Amino acid sequence: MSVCSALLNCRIAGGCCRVWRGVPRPRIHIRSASVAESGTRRSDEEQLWEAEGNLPFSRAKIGPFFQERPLLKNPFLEDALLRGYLRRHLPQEAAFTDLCAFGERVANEVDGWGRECEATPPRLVHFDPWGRRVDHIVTSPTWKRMKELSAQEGLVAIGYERPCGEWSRVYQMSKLYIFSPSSGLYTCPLAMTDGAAKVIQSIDASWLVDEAYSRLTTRQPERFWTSGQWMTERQGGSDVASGTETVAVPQTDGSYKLHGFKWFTSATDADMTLTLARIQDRTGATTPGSRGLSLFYAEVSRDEEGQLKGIEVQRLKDKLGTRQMPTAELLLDGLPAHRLSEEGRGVASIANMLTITRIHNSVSAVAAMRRVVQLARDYATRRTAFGKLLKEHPLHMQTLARMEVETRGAFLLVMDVCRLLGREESGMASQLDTHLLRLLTPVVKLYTGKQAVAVVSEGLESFGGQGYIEDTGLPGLLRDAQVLSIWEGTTNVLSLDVLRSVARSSGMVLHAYFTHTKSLLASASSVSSLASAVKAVDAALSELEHFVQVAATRAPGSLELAARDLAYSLARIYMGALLIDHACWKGASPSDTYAAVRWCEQDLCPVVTKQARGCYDPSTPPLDAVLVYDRPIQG
Ligand code: UCC
Repeated sequence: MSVCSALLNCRIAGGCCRVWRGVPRPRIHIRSASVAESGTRRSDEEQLWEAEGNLPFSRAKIGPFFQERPLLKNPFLEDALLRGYLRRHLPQEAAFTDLCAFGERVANEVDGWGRECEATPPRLVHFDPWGRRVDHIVTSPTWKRMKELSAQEGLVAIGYERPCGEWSRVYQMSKLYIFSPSSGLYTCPLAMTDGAAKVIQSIDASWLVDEAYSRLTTRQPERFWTSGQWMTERQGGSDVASGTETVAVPQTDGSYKLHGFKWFTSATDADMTLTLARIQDRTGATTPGSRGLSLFYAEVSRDEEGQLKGIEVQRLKDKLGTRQMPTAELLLDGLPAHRLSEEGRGVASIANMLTITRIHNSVSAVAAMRRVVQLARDYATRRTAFGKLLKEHPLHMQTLARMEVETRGAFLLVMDVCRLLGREESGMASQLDTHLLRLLTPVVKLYTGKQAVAVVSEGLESFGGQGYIEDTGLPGLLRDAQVLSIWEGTTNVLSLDVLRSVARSSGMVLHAYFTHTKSLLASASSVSSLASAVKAVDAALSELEHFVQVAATRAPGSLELAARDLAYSLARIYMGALLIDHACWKGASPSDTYAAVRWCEQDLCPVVTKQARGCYDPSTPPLDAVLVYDRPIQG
């Protein structure tokens, strides 16, 4: 026996002897001690032991200690950065009051509804009791309550009422940010509803859809409609141009009937949808590729028999997360529809919707990060380990601080994109703003989607094993975060969209980026506490500028391998500049400075770092492929 194990045995034996000395050991009961099981009798000794109050587990066999749960407090009041940002930019007191009241409602009421949506997921009823096909998607009462709440609180309407002028989108998205992690994924239909309203607003054919627009943007719950966005077919949702098989058959009254199969339609209990299809000519022929796609508007309605008009719901999807929300496969079999875009301009027309849903996606991503940080830091004030509270463990605080820095960078980037959107919509945008919005929309979506998964995952770990237990509500945060980097454009598809925006603007989006990022650093030039951060962003910006200048001289397409790292570099540098700029605001706190400095310690320009390591050399793709398909040597 080793010295250690001898000592250990001695301690255990000694301890036991002290506790049990002179008293026979009671039998250990697994179930409740207060009710004797039929056919068993407790011994006199056991009863005596309990009567003397010596048995700590006599009433509840699980013992008296319970870990305290983390508390969700008003997410608006708990968020120093959100409040600081709004104080800086949004002068309207009414918006503040509204956000504060809404935060209270989210913490005390809505969060419970969100949990209920998760506990009662939607189900599909194909047939009525008499065998008629009905295809009813049955959702929980709380899911329906979310719809009413969304209308009442103006979660879409604010973006169109514009009560705060150019800052209205920031106000609307702040509200959604508070709502999102408690919404039971209701932010998904709201994203598409907002996107549909935006598309309708931006097209000529609005007389066709006046009523729909007013319903999408109303605050009256009984009139409020949500919209779907049916883009994904069996061949996939990324390469829409070649994957869309749905055809639109012209009708004599100028309308169309749609026939096709939509493979992934989210929040399918929507009242209407926007979707893409190929118009058939008289011979039944269609134009292939992107130029063959047009944008259509269709209402989801039922006939007198109660059957869906022109739609069969094949099944609901069995997803990793977002289970609160119905996602379905739909057969379109003569769905009545109206064309909204010019023929062949479907992708360009739905791009407005994609811009909005990608921004919503980013808001949800940063909201998920913020929520897990809020819960984790609260828990750290309650949970004791190794003799002290978690918040007294420097390593634990370092971990939470790193999550906080990620969340802050993401928040400022998301809000800056909302600011640009608001400027564009209120007619205040300069050419530079418009270019920046185009470039930063895919950047913010792809970067925050990845951050959310990492930060939420780290957040779960900070609860130890409890972070892995379903009914704490914590694992759901991670499952729901995973979709954020997938739908509305995966990381690689969006990285290529960044290149597309550069090519289509002949590099003007990058010119806007460099100009604006430099201007963000201006106020920090004489702030010594930010010197290291400014130096890092300045250096990274110069490296990036040089990289794109050289890349511009190369063949188109040569940048593809660098696309993801380029997008990450754009995000990290811009976030660094935003953090620095925010730390220079007169109302900033020392924490704002600290966050900026910490952010800028990472590799801000991975595209240059990796280029220097030869990652984009022509030899790389074949070597990557050999590595991926590496097989054991035969023989
Ligand atoms: O449907 C889905 C799930 C729904 C759930 C929604 C929930 C949201 C909730 C969030 C909050 C919780 S997922 C479906 C996801 N699918 C996508 O996102 C599509 C991903 N693929 C792309 O983005 C591709 O890049 C495509 C489809 C846009 C590529 O199509 P094309 O036809 O090959 O692209 P082109 O030819 O380059 O562009 C066609 C036109 C051009 O305009 P013109 O002709 O005027 O030059 C482009 O400039 O479209 C324009 N365009 C854009 N404009 C293309 N992309 C954009 C853009 N991002 N912004 C502006």
